Amino acid sequence: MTTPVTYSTHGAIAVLRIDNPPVNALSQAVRQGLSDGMDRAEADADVAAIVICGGGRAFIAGADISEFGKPPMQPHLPELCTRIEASPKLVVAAMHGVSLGGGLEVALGCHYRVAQPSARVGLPEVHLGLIPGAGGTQRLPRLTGAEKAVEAITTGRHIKAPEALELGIIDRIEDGDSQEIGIAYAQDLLSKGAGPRPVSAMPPAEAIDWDATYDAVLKKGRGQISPATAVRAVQAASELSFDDGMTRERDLFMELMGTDQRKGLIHAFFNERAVSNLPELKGVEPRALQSIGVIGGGTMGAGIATAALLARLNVTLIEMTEEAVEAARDRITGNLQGALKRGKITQAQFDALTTQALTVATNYDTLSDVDLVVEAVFEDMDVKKQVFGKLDAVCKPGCVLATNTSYLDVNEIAASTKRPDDVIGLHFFSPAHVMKLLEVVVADATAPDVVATGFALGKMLGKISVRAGVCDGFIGNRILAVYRTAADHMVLDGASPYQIDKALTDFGFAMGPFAVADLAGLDIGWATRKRKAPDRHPEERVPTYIDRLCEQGHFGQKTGEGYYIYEAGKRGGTPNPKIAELVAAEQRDLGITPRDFTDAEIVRRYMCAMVNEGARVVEEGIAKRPLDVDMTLLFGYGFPRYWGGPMKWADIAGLDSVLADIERFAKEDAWFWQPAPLLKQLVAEGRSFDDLNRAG
Ligand code: 3H9
Repeated sequence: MTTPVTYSTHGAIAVLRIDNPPVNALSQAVRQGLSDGMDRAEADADVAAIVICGGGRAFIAGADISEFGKPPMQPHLPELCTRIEASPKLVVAAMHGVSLGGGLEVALGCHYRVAQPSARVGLPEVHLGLIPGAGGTQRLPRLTGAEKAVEAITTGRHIKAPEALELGIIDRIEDGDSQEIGIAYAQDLLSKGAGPRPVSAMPPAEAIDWDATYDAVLKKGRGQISPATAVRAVQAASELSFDDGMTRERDLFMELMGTDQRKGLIHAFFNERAVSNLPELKGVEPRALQSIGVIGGGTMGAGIATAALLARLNVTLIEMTEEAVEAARDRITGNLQGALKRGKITQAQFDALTTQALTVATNYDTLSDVDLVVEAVFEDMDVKKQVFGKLDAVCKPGCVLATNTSYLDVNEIAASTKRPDDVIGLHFFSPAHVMKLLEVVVADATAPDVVATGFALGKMLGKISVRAGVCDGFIGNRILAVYRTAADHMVLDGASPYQIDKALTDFGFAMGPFAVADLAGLDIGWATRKRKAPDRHPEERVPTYIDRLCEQGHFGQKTGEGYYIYEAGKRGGTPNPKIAELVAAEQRDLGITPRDFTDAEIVRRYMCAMVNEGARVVEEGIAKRPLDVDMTLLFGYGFPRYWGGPMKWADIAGLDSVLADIERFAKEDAWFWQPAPLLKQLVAEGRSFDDLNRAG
């Protein structure tokens, strides 16, 4: 069996080199290889110093996350780091690419650290629902001080080499091959008579106000517990001996390992990568993509154009009038100015993007040479068909024709062209240069290489792309409509929108559904209710109290009044007293006696509605796998990442209990709470949504 750690000697220096693609994660074999390499180097009288380095993209990206949740295998990482640190021979870490989590912990176990100028280091374990578990919380504060260590560990951010040098995390920056710079540094240290320098022997970090820091981090985490737990671990580095601190870190690490949040966050980690890995696209080459056209320069079109420009694509945007051309150009320039301010682009890049890479015109002929066009005009089938008619006439053969519709039938749009196989839905979320989600909507006739091109574009733009089938609302908006309805029903039955918003933000949502509705504009839901009215089932409960507010011209934040009242210059809103009156009037009309809801019941109903519709969406093939639903909700709808997504939440809650609740709710409203057949089937078979994910 080949070992992922090779041993070589270079004069008096032994090199332990890790080659475990793709990112040198610390699998059992790597840990064993390092441990054996240390033994061998220490036993060799000719070896005076040891260099640990990695091949490929990274020094070490951390513990092997795929081993989590399985029985731990020796050698354990904390002991390995301690074993490296205890070596009587000088040990140098030579770092390139990323050194993350356990990777940085291995480096902190070494006596000296040298890194390439482009290297990045960090302890991102909190994003996996964990804390560093191999001495990171004990050694880092001894190098940086408590405050800096708390900041680095609770944010999990990547620290670039120059800052890492300033913070004392690394000792030297050198250009060149990592093995070479490691050997050169070790030789230099030996020539100066340097010996082992264990971080654990350094003085403990200073005391800070631990309780205040803990409270602040807990609040910022919006329900996520790992960052606040990390504060307690760093506290131990200040208050306890090194060994006792290590024990405390281990206890806290193991506690977090058993939490649902850890399961949810690791589900998110793997599936945000798996989501665009579609079996149907294996071996399918995307079409060439260098330039794109965008039809419509409103908020959405300008956002799409901005995202494309930032991805270094040439963009031609079409508007209807010269005035609209200027307005679109201003929007895009404003967006790019934001990117400039945040240091995402330089002034020279800004100038090039706004002048050479961007064309804004009124004439469709300017699109004759683009590789892909995204239409982002008004949500009206006739308008869309007119646009696609024009695109069909001017675009070159093979150009991908995409619609950014949120709910219209992409098959119908495709059928209105002479090239339906080139037509696809690319559903961006506003603001499109910020929001991570892209629904790639595959119509009946869409060619596989057009689907691949949609995913390729998503990758270029840094999006999380999810494959969706055609239906009203695709994956996200279709599920949203259902859980929003569940919330509306609870309002009619007695819960206030404010209690519901609070219960759901406490659960971890970025915003509650009523605050979201105010932000999006109440006119959107109003128009949808009117559109859907003719097809309503007689048993369907459709609360209409909010329509009364719309009839008075109040559409949420943009008009200053909705579920909340918004005052200029103030953040957020205060409850609108009119809502309680409107709800009470509708309750009287319908003969409803309002009742109390607990926050737990609110969350449960909301989640059950989401999961039930999610199951339908999977069953109908609109989403290929439950993980597609999870990633859609996570990246487009503010779903708390630490639950992993609604389907993962349901797996953790137990599908049998979710089904039992849905069946109980169905006794009050059998039409709304019809259990999804897939959910019933999984419960009957004792299987989970994750089992379906694994089946592919
Ligand atoms: C830890 O260290 C705990 C310790 O404190 C204590 C232990 C006792 N393990 O993201 P990419 C895979 S916790 C296994 O597409 P990039 C990834 O799934 C760990 N697999 O590339 C993907 O697989 P696939 C702390 C891993 O260049 C492939 O590598 N460390 C791991 O955009 C490529 O990844 C972290 O949290 C891993 N640790 O980004 C770092 N890392 O091709 C997590 C990656 O099959 N990793 N893979 O889809 C990252 O942040 C990014 O992956 C990284 C590369 C920046 C490294």
